[in-house]
Amino acid sequence: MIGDKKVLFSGMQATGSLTLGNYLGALKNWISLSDEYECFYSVVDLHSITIRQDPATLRKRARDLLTLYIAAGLDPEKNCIYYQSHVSGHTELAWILNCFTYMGELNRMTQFKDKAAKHSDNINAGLYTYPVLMAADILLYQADVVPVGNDQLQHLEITRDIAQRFNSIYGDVFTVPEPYVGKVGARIMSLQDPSKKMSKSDDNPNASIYLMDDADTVMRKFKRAVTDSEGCVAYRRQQPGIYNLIDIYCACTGKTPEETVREFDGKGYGEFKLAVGESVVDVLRPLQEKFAELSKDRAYIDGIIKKNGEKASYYALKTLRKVQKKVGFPEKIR
Ligand code: ATP
Ligand code: LTN
Repeated sequence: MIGDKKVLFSGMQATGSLTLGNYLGALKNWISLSDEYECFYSVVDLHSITIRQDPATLRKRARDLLTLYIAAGLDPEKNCIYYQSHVSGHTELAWILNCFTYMGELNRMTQFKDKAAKHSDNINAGLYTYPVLMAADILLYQADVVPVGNDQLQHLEITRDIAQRFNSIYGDVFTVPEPYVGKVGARIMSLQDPSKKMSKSDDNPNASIYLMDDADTVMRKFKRAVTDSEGCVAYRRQQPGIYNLIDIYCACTGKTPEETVREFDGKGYGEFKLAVGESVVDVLRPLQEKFAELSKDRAYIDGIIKKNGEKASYYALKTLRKVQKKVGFPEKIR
């Protein structure tokens, strides 16, 4: 708890342009939760270098991501929006937690297997211990809830296991966090292969809607979206392409799948895809305008980075000191 509020932590990697999946599955939920909780939203740049990055590109993407958090509606006066690399407690706690995590546990992580297969020339130790750094992110702020898409649930589970293991040895040190997965938009799928999630690192640009895509691009991608030969807008798992488009439409308009099916009863896929595209354009337009405006104000963004970095460091250090004492490190002479 901070004051009378529970703590929320979440983060995103700056490893590409954000997609509609990131927005509907993560960012949008963050905004709806930001009044109720004391929130920490990190740009997790330490995680990004588990995959080789070009330094200038990483720096730009990280700043764009931080700006996008604000453009999407997170108030930086109320929410602690900061760079993970500015708070050294993340790596310090991660080391300690590494010593409380079993290789057998890490071997089971599906994201590691996926990323190792995709980057077989660079299966580094950081990629392997990625979930431990993520556990450190969360436990450092004593977070009660962690909003994530359901692809991250396994990482949340290992975080809870590490916290419980540590607590069972040293007493109540860490809050054991709960995942928060929003209902609509929990998993947006690729427009080209609806069996795969929409992902910012997909090689096919037609598979994902990027938050910075202009209206024409959005409409073109929806026109090309893979569907089926049933010819009927129905919300059934057997029609995964249409199922995904209904999810997107509902997340963007606030309608239910039932209402959507009724609305497009007897209408063709062409008309439906057009409506989905327009609903997405309507969501993206204000976000893009705000992003452009904020990006111009360097001094404002710099101020946020500094102030929130300091705030995050303050809370991080509190937990870190406690943990260091528990495991038996000597106190510093000041
Ligand atoms: P990458 O392709 O680099 O792995 P990604 O697009 O999968 O990236 P992450 O950075 O791993 O995105 O995820 C950021 C947040 O967005 C996480 O909370 C994740 O659960 C959520 N998210 C990512 N993709 C989707 C999706 N297709 N649908 C819903 N939520 C998603
Ligand atoms: N692994 C997450 C990003 C992430 C995160 C976190 C999310 C890093 N640390 C802590 C929630 C809480 C991802 O790839 N989406």
